[in-house]
Amino acid sequence: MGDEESSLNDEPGSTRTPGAWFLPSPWRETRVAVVVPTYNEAGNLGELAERIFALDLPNLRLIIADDDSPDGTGALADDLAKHANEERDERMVVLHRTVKEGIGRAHIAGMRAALERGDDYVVQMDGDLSHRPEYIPHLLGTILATQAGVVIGSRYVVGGSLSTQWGRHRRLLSRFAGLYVNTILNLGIRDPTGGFKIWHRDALEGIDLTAIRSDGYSFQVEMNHRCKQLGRSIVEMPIHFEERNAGSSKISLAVQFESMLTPFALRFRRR
Ligand SMILES: Nc1nc2c(ncn2[C@@H]2O[C@H](COP(=O)(O)OP(=O)(O)O)[C@@H](O)[C@H]2O)c(=O)[nH]1
Ligand SMILES: [Mg+2]
Repeated sequence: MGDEESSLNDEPGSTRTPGAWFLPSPWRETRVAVVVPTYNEAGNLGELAERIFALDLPNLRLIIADDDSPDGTGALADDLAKHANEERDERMVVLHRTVKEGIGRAHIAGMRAALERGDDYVVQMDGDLSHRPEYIPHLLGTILATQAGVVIGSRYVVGGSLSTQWGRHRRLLSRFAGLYVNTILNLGIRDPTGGFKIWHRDALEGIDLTAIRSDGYSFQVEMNHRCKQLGRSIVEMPIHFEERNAGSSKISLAVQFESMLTPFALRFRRR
């Protein structure tokens, strides 16, 4: 851990919690659930949980939605939960799902678990450390201040950035995907495909989660669309997006195909 001074600079790779100490105490106490879908993230989950629990948020709960990962992520999550729950009951909850159904389905299961337990704000993030846990207090502060339906940790607003390890091709593809969904759905969001977000409980309750059609990554876009239909505002906050830590991407051709078709299906579906 670095010293106090350097932690203020939000330097890449820092495991400190910059910003955590300027969240005023009633805000710190807010009940927030962090939902992380995992598939083969055993190389990342330990560090992820450690950094999340190091945040200065006493009423934070971590919910892992694992789709029976062959690398033992589920068992590792159980171990971590056993330890975390000695401190407070259900500080960490592990959902063991039997079939790999996609990131969207796993998120919905996690969100439901959070709502059932009475959490007021729900963070969704990836389990590969692309999304730095240290931004969670910033996301929380932003949603509390704006009362938006959702705050997106955005790579493409002023101050946001992408890992320098992203090549030209991947950058272009990501930009194109954003342009594509904005053109079809008129979302007006700079990073409509981003997956690091915080939801207001009311917005999640207003969105009919049983009607979500996306299994995979188009889940992010579909949820933004639903939020807008609900008349709730969407706010973006800059983040630096890191390259994944251990392991490899789970994005498949079928999932990419779904992401291409979903915006059309959402646009032309009758309500
Ligand atoms: N439970 C579950 N998690 C998934 C599934 N597919 C991806 N994930 C998780 O979703 C997050 C984002 O996936 P990742 O492969 O990093 O996507 P990429 O960053 O777009 O390449 C990671 O935590 C994955 O482990 C799935 O089918 N089920
Ligand atoms: Mg990733």
